Amino acid sequence: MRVRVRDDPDYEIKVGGFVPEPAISQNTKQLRNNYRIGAHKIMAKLKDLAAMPEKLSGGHRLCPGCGAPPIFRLALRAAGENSVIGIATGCLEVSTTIYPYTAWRNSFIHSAFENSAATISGVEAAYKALKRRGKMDAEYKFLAVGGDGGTYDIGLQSLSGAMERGHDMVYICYDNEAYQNTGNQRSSSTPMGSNTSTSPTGTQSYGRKGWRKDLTGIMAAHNIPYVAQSTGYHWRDLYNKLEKAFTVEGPAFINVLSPCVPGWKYSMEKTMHYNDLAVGTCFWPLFEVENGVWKINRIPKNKLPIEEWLKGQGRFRHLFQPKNRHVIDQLQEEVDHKWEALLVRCEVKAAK
Ligand SMILES: Cc1ncc(C[n+]2csc(CCOP(=O)(O)OP(=O)(O)O)c2C)c(N)n1
Ligand code: SF4
Ligand SMILES: [Mg+2]
Repeated sequence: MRVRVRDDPDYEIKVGGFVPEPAISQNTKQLRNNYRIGAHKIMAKLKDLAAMPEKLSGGHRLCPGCGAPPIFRLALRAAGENSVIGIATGCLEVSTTIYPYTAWRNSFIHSAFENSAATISGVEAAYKALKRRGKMDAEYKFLAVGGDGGTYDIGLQSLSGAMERGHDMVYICYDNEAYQNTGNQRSSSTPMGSNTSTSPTGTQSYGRKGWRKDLTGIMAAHNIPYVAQSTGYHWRDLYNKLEKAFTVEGPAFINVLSPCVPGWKYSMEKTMHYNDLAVGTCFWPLFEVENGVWKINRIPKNKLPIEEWLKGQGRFRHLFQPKNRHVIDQLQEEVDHKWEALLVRCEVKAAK
């Protein structure tokens, strides 16, 4: 079977083998080496990232303004020349791989909703076996991906197993806080108060009840070499984290916030605005855990109230009615509590 990259009719991929990569210039190779050698010291520059080959082709069917593509355009840059990517069913996967086209200029494996980590861990193990037998020379990176539904919920056991077995792979969760591909059903990442199709608002309901699952914390508890949290707006932070994740030996996990235009119900030019405010309100702190050491990457000068992030998102509109004020207050309390705990954990503040 052959599939085509949509914006590049000459670039045809034969499915069922490792994919030949488009030629890259010597300069780009040097650039990548610079970053790889000094990944922990050299900060990425936007113009250098722009000069790298684009491995996620345009012409895919993700919504205009979708938060996911900027994350994976950077991820593929950080992965380097050769990589194998497996994505669990969800918006990103179904919208970029509509037969006979693919947006991925890499080897790509479709996996079921619940097992992208298991799929990629198997490919990584096979690759190592081929290398041991001298049947393969090229260096490859391995990336498994899932949405919040595919990661926090249905794929958690497969992710946990792959991380615990120590495969040399990166897992990225793009977290749009609900099952968006099937029409905005609540996941265990959905914030309290959100109006979703399975936690609808009405006279008897203010939306999703209870707190989000702390997935990044759960992954840190696996004691793997690298765990981090970022957004697609904080591109330098995200790129540096991706570089680290692909450079460390062993498993790495990054949770990236990924706003969703129809699910969060805002206008499409506001995606980066909501990424920014998620960090500015400390709802979604930027932090990393490297070999067990926790570090905050950004402490906002003026921590904004949670309303700043909620307002303008249609999924939270009902919370601004006086009868639902208590939900906003509870959300604020939870954000404050978690932020204080993070500051203590990262030794920015002493424990009380
Ligand atoms: C076992 C199984 N159950 C349900 C589905 C239907 N399904 C496909 S994608 C999806 C939602 C995916 O949500 P998420 O992982 O958060 O990704 P998103 O679509 O939000 O990007 C569901 C429920 C499926 N493909 N397989
Ligand atoms: S529904 Fe949301 S997550 Fe899915 S493609 Fe559209 S913006 Fe992206
Ligand atoms: Mg989702």
